[in-house]
Amino acid sequence: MSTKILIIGACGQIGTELTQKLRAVYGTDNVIASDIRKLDNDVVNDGIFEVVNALDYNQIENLIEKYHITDVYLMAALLSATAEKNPAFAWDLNMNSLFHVLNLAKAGKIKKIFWPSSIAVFGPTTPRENTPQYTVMEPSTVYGISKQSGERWCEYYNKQYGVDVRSIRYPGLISWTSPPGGGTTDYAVDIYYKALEDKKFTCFLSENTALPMMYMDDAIKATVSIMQAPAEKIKVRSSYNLSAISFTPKEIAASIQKHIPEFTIDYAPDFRQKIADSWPASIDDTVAREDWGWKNDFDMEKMTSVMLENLSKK
Ligand code: AKB
Repeated sequence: MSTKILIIGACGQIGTELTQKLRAVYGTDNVIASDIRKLDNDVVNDGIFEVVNALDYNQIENLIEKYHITDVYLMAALLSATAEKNPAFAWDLNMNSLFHVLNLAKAGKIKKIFWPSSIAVFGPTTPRENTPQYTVMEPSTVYGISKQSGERWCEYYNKQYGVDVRSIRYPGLISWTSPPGGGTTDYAVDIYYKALEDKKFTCFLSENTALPMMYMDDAIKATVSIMQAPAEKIKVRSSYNLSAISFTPKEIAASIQKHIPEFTIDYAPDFRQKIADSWPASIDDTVAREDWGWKNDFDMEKMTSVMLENLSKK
């Protein structure tokens, strides 16, 4: 049977680029993009698009039947900063959308699921440097709690019911096509916009807050690659650590100053500082590299060049 894909949450930061990539790899007619909102963008205009509420089991099931879907990429979620403002809704959305697709796979209606986890599954008691695949995990944010619980359920559905669910713990993701929405790592995207527009930026994290980050092309490459890997290579059925770059606001500012010398940064930490302080500074992703051949292409300097070049054209 040929691969037919449904992306739920296709208009978000990751969904936008993932949709384009999956259309290129599998063919436009084999990728159904969906989101709760119908925007006027490439995701909606360049292929098949459906409005769907990730919390509505029947709507998802109908789409799966209508298009003979085999693989679902569930990208809809509330991120860390937004989730802290609306814990009950974050829990509802992040958990129940996952249960819907896990149960659809358990019922034999789809073959494979991609579900994103996050470095937010770790917490203040986790070793901060080179955080290993298996370690203490006591997340202190609503988002982190939902992602960690989600990981447990993914593994449970795989072991108990044979559901082929695959997952990555994304670090902060940096891209120029579509803005991030409500994360603690969002500053690392915003800084490029402000550097070009205003030549100055006020950061909501303090200057030495190191966090794991990744350029979006690498994240998309990892997502496609874990989904294409033979099932027996995916030995971790909770979620894989994934790493590329780690930097502080001060370091990313210095990399921008190499292109825009007059750029300045100052710091006004807010509630997101506490979230960032509870997360790892860097991640050990040896297991992903060994199991399914993960390898990043972008370092900070390469990412800064590409971000500034593309945003200035935009
Ligand atoms: C966030 O900051 O909430 C996300 C994440 C690290 O999962 N970018």
